[in-house]
Amino acid sequence: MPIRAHKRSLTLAVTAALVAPLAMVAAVAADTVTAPPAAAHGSVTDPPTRNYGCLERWGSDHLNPEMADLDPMCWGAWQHDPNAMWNWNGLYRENVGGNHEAVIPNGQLCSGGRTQSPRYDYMDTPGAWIAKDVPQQFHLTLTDQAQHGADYLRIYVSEPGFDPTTEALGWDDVDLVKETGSYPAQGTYETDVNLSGRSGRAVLYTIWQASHLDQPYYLCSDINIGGGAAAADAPVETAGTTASPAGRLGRLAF
Ligand SMILES: [Cu+2]
Repeated sequence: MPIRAHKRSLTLAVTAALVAPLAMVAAVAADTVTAPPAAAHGSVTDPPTRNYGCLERWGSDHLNPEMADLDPMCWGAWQHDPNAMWNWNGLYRENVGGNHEAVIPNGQLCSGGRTQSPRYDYMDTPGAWIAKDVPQQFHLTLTDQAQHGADYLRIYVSEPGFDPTTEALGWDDVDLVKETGSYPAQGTYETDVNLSGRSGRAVLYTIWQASHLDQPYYLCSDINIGGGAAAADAPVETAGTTASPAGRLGRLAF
């Protein structure tokens, strides 16, 4: 190797050696302090999905052993794989061709058919997931950091009698509530959800069909319809302001 070229590659090697540890430190610091997503995608943030709720409540305190008692499913989720929370926006598959029911097996709806297994597998686990109190009519917000656009949001709710504490969600457990039209690329997609006639614990299941690619997201949010002291007769505008377990915990980090 000519001396000049050798010198240049040596310089590159030294530079890389100096920069790499700094980049690692930066990555670790970011992970533990601000926990940004590894890649920008999105999820339903209100009512929060299982993993987003665990991030919202515990992201700044995810090693706290009190979580095991206060929020046992989140404790389990963090134990299973913290990246399910750090990558709260990455629960998608690709090239499903709209055949969601054929591709996602029963019992695996909340992990998108165990996409990127084992990262999100725990999302299928039945148990006492903390459910957000919502009135019968409420507003759903999907946050899209990547501004993919949406071909549609398809929203289902678990049938009366379905018990998410003992059963993993299957297609035969859900009823279609609505399918929206398309949304242009923007930061949030919002829609009203009407669950009139329903009350109590349920799982809201949202499929977000992103528009930039065939990239559907499969999103489970635990809700308590008409739950909370004031929620039953509250106007829609107050959705989300009633006391929730998350609020009581006082660990809203974001
Ligand atoms: Cu994406």
